[in-house]
Amino acid sequence: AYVDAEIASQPDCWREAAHLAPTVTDRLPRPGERVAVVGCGTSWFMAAAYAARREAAGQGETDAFQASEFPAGRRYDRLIAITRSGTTTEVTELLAALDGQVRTTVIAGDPDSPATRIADDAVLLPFADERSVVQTRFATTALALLRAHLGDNVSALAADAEVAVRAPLPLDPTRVEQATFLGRGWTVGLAQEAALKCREAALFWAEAYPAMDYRHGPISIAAPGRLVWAFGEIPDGLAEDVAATGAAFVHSRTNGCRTVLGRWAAGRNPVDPMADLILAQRFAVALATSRGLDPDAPRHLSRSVVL
Ligand code: F1P
Repeated sequence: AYVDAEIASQPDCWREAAHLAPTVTDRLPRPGERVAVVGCGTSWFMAAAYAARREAAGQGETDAFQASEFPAGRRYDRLIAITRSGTTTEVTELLAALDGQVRTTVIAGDPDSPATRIADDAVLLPFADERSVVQTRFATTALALLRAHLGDNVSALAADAEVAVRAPLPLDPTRVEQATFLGRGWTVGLAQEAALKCREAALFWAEAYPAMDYRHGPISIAAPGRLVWAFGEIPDGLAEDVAATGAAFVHSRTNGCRTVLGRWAAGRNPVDPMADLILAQRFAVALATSRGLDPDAPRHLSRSVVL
């Protein structure tokens, strides 16, 4: 499957993004600016992760929207659109509608696309573009670039990514009938992305929630043979609550329950949650294969949705 090679190339792509970031600062948000970040599908989840992280870093008010749900009339200093293809209709229509009203930057994989032509500025990541329908490395590379711009040490992330592309999977995909991914703050977007990978690549029942909200209803699904996989910081008691249901619990930082990356990345614990996402991408591909599906040919999907 060519998605395997794309997943494995993420450490190199993240390093490339780290080199690129200082050369494109003029096209990315300045501290204090009010920023909207938009995308569709995977690209929206990356937008949500970046928005939460920029706010938490004290860099300014940052809102994420699916491109179709941008509130007309809302004023921002800058709008960032994330789109691998640059052809997604909701994104190009929004950029056109906002022309002249807000400074726009598109982060795209394809260097020559409708979105890059309409936006005021473009940050191009052709080295992270993909053949696959199911996005993996473009999404994480766009987020790595935005994180580098926020001051995160992306070289350290790439080292964690090296571990995640080689590490054994936390559990056998043939032994799981359902998965729920959890996150907190910026990792909610990563959890949503992990669940989407399972649905897209493997037609597998997967959900995602903020970890705190999970106990307000969704935990009723947890049962033996099902999986709960948490990204980043988790609330006190969550691991124990999940364990009491009989579901498998996967978390890179928990001792006592099933630990994932922390076990292999001794000396670099906690590992970055984006490395966990790589492991979840690989889990989704393994699920697809175990179900007799071709992860390169997902049902009902095309590389970009053009209406
Ligand atoms: C966005 C997207 C993908 C998804 C699917 C349809 O594309 O929703 O995330 O996997 O294949 O398109 P883009 O705007 O980032 O090109």
